Amino acid sequence: MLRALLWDVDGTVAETERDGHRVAFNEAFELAGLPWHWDVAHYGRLLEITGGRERLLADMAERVGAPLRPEDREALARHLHGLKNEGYARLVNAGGIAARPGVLEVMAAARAAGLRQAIVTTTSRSNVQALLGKLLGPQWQDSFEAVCCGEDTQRKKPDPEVYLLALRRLGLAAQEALAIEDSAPGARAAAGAAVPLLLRPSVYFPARQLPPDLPAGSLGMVCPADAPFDLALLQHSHARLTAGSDQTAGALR
Ligand code: XBP
Ligand code: MG
Repeated sequence: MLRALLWDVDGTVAETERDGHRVAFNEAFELAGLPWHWDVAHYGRLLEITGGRERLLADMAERVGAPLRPEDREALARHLHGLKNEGYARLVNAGGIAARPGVLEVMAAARAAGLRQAIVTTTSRSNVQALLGKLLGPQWQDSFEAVCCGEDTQRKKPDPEVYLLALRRLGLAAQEALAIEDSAPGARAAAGAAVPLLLRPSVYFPARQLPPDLPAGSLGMVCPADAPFDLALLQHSHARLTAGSDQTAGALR
C-alpha cells in the first residue's frame, strides 16, 4: 500500500538546473572574476556529477587555468558554491523558477488525503528552503515529514543513501513509498534502495525508458514529461508496480 511520496527536487519539482543553478553558477564565476561560462550543453554533461561543489571540482579537473593544487581547487569550489547558492536563492526569490505542471497540486492533494511526504534530494538544504519556501510559502515544511538533503549523507545520488535515510526517518519499508525522480542518477538512487519509482523526465534527461543499468528487479515506470500528472496517476502507478512480482517491473522496463 502506498503510504508516502518521496520527492526529488531539482528537475522534478521545477526545472531548476538549466534556468536556476546553471545561471547562478555563471553569475558566481563572474563575481569571482573568472572567465568561465557553463553553456546549456556543457552543464548537461556535468549533471552526471551530482552535487554542485562536486560538479565544480569535476569541471576544474579538465579546465585550463584552474588551480593546480587539490587544496586550492577545494577552497575555490567551496567559495564558488557558496556564491552560487546565494545567487540561486536570489533568483528563486525573484520568482525566476516555476513549479513543473501538476506538482503543487499533487503535493496539496497528497496532504489532504493524509499521504505522507518527504524530500529526498542531493541539493543543499538552503536551496530546498529557497525553492519550496517560494513555491509553497513559509509553512512549506508542514507538508513534509522528512527533508533529506545533500548535507545529510556521506554519498550523493546515484548512491541510494538518501533514500535509505528517508525510509528510516519515516519508518517505512521501501515498497510502501513511491519515488518521483527526473534523472538517471536519481532513478539509480531510488532503485538502489528498492523504492518503486516514477520517472518524470526533465529537460536534461528526456528519457522514454528507464535507464538500462538499474538493478535487476527494480520497480519503475516512466511518466512522459507532457503527460497529465496527478495524484491518481501516482497511486495507480504504485499499485501497478507493487501488485505482482519482479515480472511486473520487467514488463514496464
Ligand atoms: C540535483 C543536484 C544538485 C543541484 C545543485 O539534486 O545534483 O547538485 O544540481 O545543488 P536532486 P547543490 O535532483 O537530487 O534534487 O549546488 O546544492 O548541490
Ligand atoms: Mg533531480
